[in-house]
Amino acid sequence: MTTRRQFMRGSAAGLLGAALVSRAGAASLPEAPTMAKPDTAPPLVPRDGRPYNPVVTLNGWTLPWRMKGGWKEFHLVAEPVRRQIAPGMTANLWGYNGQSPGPTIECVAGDRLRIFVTNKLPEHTTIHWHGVLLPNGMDGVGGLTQPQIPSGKTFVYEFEMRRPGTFMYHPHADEMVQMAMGLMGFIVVHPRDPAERRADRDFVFLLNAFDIEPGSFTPKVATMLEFNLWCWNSRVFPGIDPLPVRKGDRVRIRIGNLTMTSHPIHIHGHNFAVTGTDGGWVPKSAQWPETTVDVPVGALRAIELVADNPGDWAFHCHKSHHLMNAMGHSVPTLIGVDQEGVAEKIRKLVPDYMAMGGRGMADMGEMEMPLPDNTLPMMTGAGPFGALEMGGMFTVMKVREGLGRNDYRDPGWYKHPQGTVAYEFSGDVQGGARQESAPVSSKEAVLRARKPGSRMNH
Ligand SMILES: [Cu+2]
Repeated sequence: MTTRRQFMRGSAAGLLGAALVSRAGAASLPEAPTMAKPDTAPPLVPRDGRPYNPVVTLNGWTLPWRMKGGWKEFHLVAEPVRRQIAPGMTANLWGYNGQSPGPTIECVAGDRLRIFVTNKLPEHTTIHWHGVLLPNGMDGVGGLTQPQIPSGKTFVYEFEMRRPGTFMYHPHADEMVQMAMGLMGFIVVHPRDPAERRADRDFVFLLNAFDIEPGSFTPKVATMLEFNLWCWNSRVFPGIDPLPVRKGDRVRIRIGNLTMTSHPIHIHGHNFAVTGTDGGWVPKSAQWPETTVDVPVGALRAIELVADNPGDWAFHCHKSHHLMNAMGHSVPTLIGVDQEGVAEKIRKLVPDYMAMGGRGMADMGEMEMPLPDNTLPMMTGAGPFGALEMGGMFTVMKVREGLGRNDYRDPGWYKHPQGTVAYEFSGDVQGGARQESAPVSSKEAVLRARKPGSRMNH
């Protein structure tokens, strides 16, 4: 990653060849740092400007800036990028500064921002600063508040960040195409007083989705609802990094949703409170304990918890079909059907056929199903006890004792204290008392239809 010093040196050299932009105050373009890797970058500690506690962007990074005459200057470049969705699959997306999503923009309430946006896409674009209170002409709605930025041109946005909070940026130009291609990024505005609402670890990521046919590289941009890759920051499990957390840490996780459906985000082993939205902080009197928060479309939620329970805690969307990667959905349900032998016979006709509801999805991960190139298994990921049967919007919060304050390295799998893991019953399995009832025969299991108007007990 570009260090602050390299960035400053680079931007000084960049002055020579810089294109002129319209305003005198914005006469020279700052360098546009770029990121080649999809890894989670360590927090970018501010070297100038007001101090703050930086966030960690899951499988992402924060955009360095330069201070110039009291302005914090950033340079975003909208451009085609190649993004690794998970090891084994790369996608042709559109993003900013080398990645999709683009880098996180971090600043402090009261900062004056000058953001240069260079368009290297094949079509026009804009950037809308979602949730930010700003002058109308800086709102980035193509055709309404500004002309679209033509291909090859650079526009300048200037505004003051009036309040702290959790926001995002995305185009308001050809949105269906440009968001389906991955153009988006996160904005965090820190309070002026770093002690205010301080968290020990502050993670951010966007929920986004793509429709990429198995074997291909480029999203289908006309898709409206039937997306097949459910991502956190354009990554799917097992490509989403874990959240390493020190026991006792106050943890904030900020989540923005730029998909076309809501996502109930659930964490195991802990309670949390929703402490912020894109509209601002939630007052303490209006918070309640939760383990799942539904993040609506076009909204942000900040949740906070105290990580007091050591272990590897699943953290995921609760829509089970968002825990899968691209698959064929036209699979009949055969639960209750004796599939012994049937699968064998089908396999003679369809060589790679697999039955659902007989052995779990571990087959998909464990067996070597032949897949087209550049295609992830539908459900995959290995844990310490075997196949995880997950893809999509899933990762793990790893709560450990004695992690370093700024240590974000994966601590490996949790070592459970002896006697604390669910275990197989080794006594007499015949002995348990059970209500006697005749087994349901297929003849009796006829559906009894109820006409509308009859009493439904629910
Ligand atoms: Cu979901």
